[in-house]
Amino acid sequence: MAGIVTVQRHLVESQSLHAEASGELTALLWDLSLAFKVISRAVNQAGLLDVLGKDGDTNASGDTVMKLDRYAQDVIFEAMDHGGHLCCMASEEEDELIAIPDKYPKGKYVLSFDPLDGSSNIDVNVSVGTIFSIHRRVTEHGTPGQDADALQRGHDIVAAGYVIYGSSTMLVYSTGDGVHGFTLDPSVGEFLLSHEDIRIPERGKIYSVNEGNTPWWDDRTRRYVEHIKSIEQGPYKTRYIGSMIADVHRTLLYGGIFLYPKTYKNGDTEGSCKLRLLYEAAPMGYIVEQAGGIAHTGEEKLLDIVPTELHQRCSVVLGSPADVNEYLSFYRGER
Ligand code: P6P
Repeated sequence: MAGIVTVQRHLVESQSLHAEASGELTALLWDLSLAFKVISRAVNQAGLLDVLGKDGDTNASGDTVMKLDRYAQDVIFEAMDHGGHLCCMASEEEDELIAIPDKYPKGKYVLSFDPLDGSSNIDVNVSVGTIFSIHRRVTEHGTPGQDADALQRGHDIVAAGYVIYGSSTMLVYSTGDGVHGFTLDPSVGEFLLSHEDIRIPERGKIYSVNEGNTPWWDDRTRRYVEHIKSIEQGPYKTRYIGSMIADVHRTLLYGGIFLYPKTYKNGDTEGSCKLRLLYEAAPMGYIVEQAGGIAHTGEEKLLDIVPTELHQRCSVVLGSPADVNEYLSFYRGER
C-alpha cells in the first residue's frame, strides 16, 4: 500500500493544514466522491443501458436534458441531501434553488453544480463531466438556505473541482492549497492520487475556442485568434472538444488558452454569453487560478463577479498566464 494516496487520505491530510477545520468539508467532499463513482459507472455503461437519448425536457438554460443529466442530478441530490453539511444546493438542471428536505439538518455549506457538463456529447462517446463548487453559507445557520448563499463570488469558494468521465474517470479538486488530481481505480473503487499539485505551464501552444462563432465575435477577439494562427506564432494548434471540462482539463495540463467570448448575433450590441457563471465558469476558473493560471471575462477577473442570478452567464477566457495576458492585450486594444 506504500505510496497509495486515496482522496480520503488526501482530504484528511489537507484538513490538518487548517487548524480551524471541523472536518465537515472533508465529510462533504467524501460524500460527493461517492456520487462521482456512481455517476462514472452509469456514464461508462451508457451505451449498454437505456440512458442514451434525450429526456425531452429542457433545463433552466434552455438546453435539452439528456437522461444521464437527470440521473446524475438525482445521484448527487441523494448523496448530499441528508449529511447535514449543506443548507441548499444550486444545479444547472433545476430552475430554482434546491432545498434540503425538512427532515434533515441544515449545514454550513452550499453546493453549486453542473451534474453532467457537455452532455450533448454523451451519445457520441465524448468526455463529459461534473463540475462543483462549495461556499460557506451567508444566511442564518440552521435555517433553510437562500439564493444569497449560492450567489457568491468565485473568490469566496472554499472548495471546487470537476470529474471528467473519459478514458479514465478523474477527480480534480482544490480546497485552496493547490490543485490535485485523482484517478478512479474501478478494481478497488477508490480515487487514487495521480496528479499531485498540478501547475499550469506559463505559456502553451494550444488554443481552444469554437471558431464556428468567428463571424459573431468582436473584432479584437478575431484579431487575437488570427495572431496565434499566424506562422510567426508557431502557429498554435487548435483543439476544441465542446465539453468544457475536457477542454479546460487539457489546458490545465498542457497549457494554452480556452475561450468562450461573447457573440454579437442579429444586431445584438450587448453581446451574449453561453457558459454559466455559478457552476461552470467560476469553479473551473478557481481551479485554473489555484494552478497558477488566469481566469478572466475580457472585462474583469472572473472570480470577482458577484452573481445576481443562479443561471447567469459570462464570457470566459482562461489558461496560461502568458496566453491570457496576450489575449487581454488584444481585447484592450493595446495591440
Ligand atoms: P458550443 C456544453 O454544452 C457546454 O456548456 C460546455 O461544456 C462547452 O464548453 C460549451 O457548452 C460548448 O458550446 O457552442 O461550442 O457547442
